[in-house]
Amino acid sequence: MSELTGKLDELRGRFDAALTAASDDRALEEARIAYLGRSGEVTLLRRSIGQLPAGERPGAGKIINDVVEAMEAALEEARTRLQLRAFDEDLAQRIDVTFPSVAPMRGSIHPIRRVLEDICTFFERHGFAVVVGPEIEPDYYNFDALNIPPEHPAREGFDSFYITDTLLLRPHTSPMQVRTMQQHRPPVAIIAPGRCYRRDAVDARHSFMFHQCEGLLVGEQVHFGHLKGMLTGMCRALFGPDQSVRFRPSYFPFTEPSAEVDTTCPTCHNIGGPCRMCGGSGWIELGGAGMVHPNVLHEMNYDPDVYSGWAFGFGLERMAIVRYDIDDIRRFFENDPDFLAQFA
Ligand code: FA5
Repeated sequence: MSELTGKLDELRGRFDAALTAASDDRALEEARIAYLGRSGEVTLLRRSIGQLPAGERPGAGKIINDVVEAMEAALEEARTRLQLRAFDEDLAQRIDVTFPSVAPMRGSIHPIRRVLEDICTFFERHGFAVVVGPEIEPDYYNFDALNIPPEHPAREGFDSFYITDTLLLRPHTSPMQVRTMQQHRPPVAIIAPGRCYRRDAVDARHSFMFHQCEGLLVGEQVHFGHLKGMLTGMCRALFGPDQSVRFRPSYFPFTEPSAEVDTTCPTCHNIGGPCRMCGGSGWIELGGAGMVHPNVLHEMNYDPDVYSGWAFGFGLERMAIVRYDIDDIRRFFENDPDFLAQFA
């Protein structure tokens, strides 16, 4: 039996050497035939078992079977190794690893986001906190608490997409005035940026979804001059010192007095004539503003005889249109890479 084991060890050593030396499938096949084929060395050895004494034959058969199994596994492993090597060589021929790689596309901050962040930075520098609120609001926050009762005609202009009879996508960020005053006692100084929704027909400066930034300051002896100074300062910070800003008397149920804030049209530069951006007026409206109405302060349990405040709501798309000289609001939402790449 030990003679058989010695022979098998010697034979296995030669077989392994042949596999290691093999450089292609043909060499492997030759090794297989020489050792495991019909007339191969191992096969002949197996046949010779018949000459052993009957008691030794089963043991010898098992030893040979184990060795054959191990040799077949080694053969399979050698085949896989050769295949991988061939694959690597093929790849190295097809790929020029010295070729310069394709530069990854650079992303950029969306222009609306840039404007939003710059407004936040401006107000944070002046001690305002940034707050965010829900885009779906009950009509109490959208209207009633803002001095717009159910039959008030101003509701029509703000009416939006209703989800239930009393829940709607907010048409402006002004509900954040109410939420802030409900939660904090004066003084309060916040800005609240976010998305808004309205049933507006889409054109160069209107979208059914847009962004606003609300601002609210309430304290003692707060007056319209503070509002004018802050909004003019914000416009200067965003547009530079040469951009004209005007305050036009207006009406909002939740502010008194109220104003609309305009700036010169970036498309026609206020030279008049037909203009699809400003309709020929030479001005583009950025937002609304005013002194918080005493009824609103009262509803929030702020004493209007002690406290006064101002608020504003600016459209971020309009700010970006002016800042980057954009000809149509729709460009902000089309996700055109060529358009967005300009802001990289
Ligand atoms: C308001 O939404 C008031 N809540 C603003 C306000 C806040 C007044 C606090 C007083 C005190 P208005 O409807 O005018 O007001 O909208 C304000 C700005 O949002 C507009 O000037 C414009 O810049 C932007 N805006 C309004 N509707 C659209 C729209 N459909 N598409 C794009 N921007 C819009």
